[in-house]
Amino acid sequence: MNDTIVALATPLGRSGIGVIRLSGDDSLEIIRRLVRDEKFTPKPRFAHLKKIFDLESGEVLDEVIITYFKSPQSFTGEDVIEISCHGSPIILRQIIDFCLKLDARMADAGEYSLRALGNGQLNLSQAEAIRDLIDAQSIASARQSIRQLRGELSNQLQPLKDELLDVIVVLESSLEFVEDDLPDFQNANIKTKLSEIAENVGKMASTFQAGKLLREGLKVALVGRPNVGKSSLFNALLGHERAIVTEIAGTTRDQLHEKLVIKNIPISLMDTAGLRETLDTVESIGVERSKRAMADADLVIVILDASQDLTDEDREILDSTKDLSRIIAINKVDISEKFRFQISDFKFIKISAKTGEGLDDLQKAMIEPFHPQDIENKGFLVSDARHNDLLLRSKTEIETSINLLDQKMSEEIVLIGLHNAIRFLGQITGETTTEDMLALIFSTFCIGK
Ligand SMILES: Nc1nc2c(ncn2[C@@H]2O[C@H](COP(=O)(O)OP(=O)(O)OP(=O)(O)O)[C@@H](O)[C@H]2O)c(=O)[nH]1
Ligand SMILES: [Mg+2]
Repeated sequence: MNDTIVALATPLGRSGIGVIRLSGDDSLEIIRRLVRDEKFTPKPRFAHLKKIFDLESGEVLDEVIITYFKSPQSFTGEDVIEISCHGSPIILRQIIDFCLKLDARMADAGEYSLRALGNGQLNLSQAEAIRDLIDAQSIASARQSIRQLRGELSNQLQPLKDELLDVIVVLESSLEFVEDDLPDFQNANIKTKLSEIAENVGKMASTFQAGKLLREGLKVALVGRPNVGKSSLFNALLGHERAIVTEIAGTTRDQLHEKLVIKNIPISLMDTAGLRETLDTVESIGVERSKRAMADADLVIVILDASQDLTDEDREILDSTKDLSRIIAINKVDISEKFRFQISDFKFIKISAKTGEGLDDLQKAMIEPFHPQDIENKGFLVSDARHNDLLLRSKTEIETSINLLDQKMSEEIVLIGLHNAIRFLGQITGETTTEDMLALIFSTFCIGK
């Protein structure tokens, strides 16, 4: 694992500065060759202005700032060199190529974080927090990632793991030293302790719904027959004229996706082609896509037109969405306050995409079913499906063990579940995570991280 890796740490493309990062035993040797100074020994954590030369021609390639992080006081725990170059993709490519010629290897996705983990600089949930921080779509989501990075998840887990271990030790030692069963009072004691642990593990897992919402947000599709004002509503929610709006039915042919944030929840909003039977080839493909978008969305907003009679198409849309999570919005209430139809059997919201009336209510209704108040409670939220799954599995194992205790099963059998439970908790922070799983997890990181 000690070969030296290199990657661009900043995004590809033109920019003011581009940072190349080297990590590994040869980092210092490689930079010495690049700056053509055999004795160059940068003071750790200080900025050094240097010239980088073309390996072959010896011409100056760029003027750069070099920062050296001496092992073990670096992100990876290895010798790290950061080269801040001018953000020219050509120059950056060239310098990376030279590093490769000098026997560095291109870093794999997440390899810096993986090395940091291997060297004990971070635990797994902290490394995952860095990935999530980079991918965060709202400031609240970024804050959660920072909390996880600072160890909040591991800190919450540690006492639970300690308590579980205490119980395991008692049971193990009774296996070795006690001929008979555990005395009843101790048995009851253990059960109480285990129930408490299971409850606390469950409490952590119960924050996942809000955590997931904060991290991944909601996919919301606007649907309805042509001309009801889907694109107008799309634009009104976004606050700018993104979609084409005309009085011609069938204006929108393709799906449009845009992002917005409502109360810290990232929303991926989709405008779709109006649903109707059509002979137009392009439009009918659009209609097909609208149907797929509906199936794929977390929430569907069905739009009706207050100024028109309800049509068969409207009824069909109402019927086909009745089992989905949906909101019915009656648009164009600026034209007719009274609708020309009865929909007493549905809950609906009155809006006008034109005047903005009712849009606040609509936005509230969009996020309400997803418990936005949990996000505002300011607690730490479990946001990773992997963590949630491990918490739930651990809880199930503990509960099974409690049942076995109730049935007066032997300690050996009770212990199997408890060992599983502690292993699952350990997998969250990576203490008991196998190599294969680590490889899988780190493949979701970006290169250079
Ligand atoms: N008065 C009024 N007119 C509206 C409102 N919303 C949309 N319209 C008008 O209704 C017509 C159709 O609007 P669009 O937003 O293109 O409707 P759409 O549902 O996207 O239609 P398709 O893309 O054809 O499916 C346009 O002339 C809009 O100006 C509203 O709230 N009030
Ligand atoms: Mg449209």
